[in-house]
Amino acid sequence: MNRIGSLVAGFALVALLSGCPSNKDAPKGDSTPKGDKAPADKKVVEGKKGKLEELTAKTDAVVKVKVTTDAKLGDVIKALEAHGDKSVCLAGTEEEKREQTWIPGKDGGLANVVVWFEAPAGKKFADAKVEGTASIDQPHCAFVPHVVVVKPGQKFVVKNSSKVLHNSKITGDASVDNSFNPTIKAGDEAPIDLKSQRDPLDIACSIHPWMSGKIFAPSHPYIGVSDDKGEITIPNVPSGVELKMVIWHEGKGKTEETVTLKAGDNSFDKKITK
Ligand SMILES: [Cu+2]
Repeated sequence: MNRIGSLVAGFALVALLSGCPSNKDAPKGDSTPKGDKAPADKKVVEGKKGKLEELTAKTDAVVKVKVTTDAKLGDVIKALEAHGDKSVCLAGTEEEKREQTWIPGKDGGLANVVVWFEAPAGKKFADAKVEGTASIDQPHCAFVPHVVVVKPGQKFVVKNSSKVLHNSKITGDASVDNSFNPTIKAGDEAPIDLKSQRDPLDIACSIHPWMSGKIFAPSHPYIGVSDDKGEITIPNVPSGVELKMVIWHEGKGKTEETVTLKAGDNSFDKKITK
């Protein structure tokens, strides 16, 4: 990408990360984003970040979302049944052996739905970090979970608890150097120095081409992914201010709505039809 292309890409990325429409005001401000290496890009980033007002709302809302679906579990993947590693791959759970986009639970709950919040136009969330480690495993020949969320401050590890070799090709945003491709031996794991980005990263394995997953690593912790019951809990979300609530599923894309959360529990029931 040439220098002008880099500038445009950098500017567009910042507009996306900040959740604010781009404008032509002269950039001002002095905050320095981490991980930004190009001086020309940094000037633009500083300007955009400097213009955003930090939200001062209390973070005392708890968001509970239950997602149901009419989808049924898909067929066993044909390439998996024909692969040289099939004895290991076919030892996986029913979900692991099948197409991963739609994974309904027994009670109609839908796994791998991601819900996150975005600050209103012109505002940004205050920095907030979460402790601990997020991980994705390859117990047989699928990524488990299929969709993982990595919050700011969390470490990220790709595990291989299976008996075969996997590689884990992670494709992220090129402008923040967020792509990786570790080869991970049976029983081993690879720590990944993931940077935050707004769009999900892809994870795949070239040894088992049907293997795929998604990694969400936003710059804020107001995000969660549904478990096998279709349930998501997101604690410590700002209350009393209008936020954009985004609901994403791999098979359906995104829907957005504006919400103002109250202190304590805020429950939402959502249905995603195939
Ligand atoms: Cu693999």
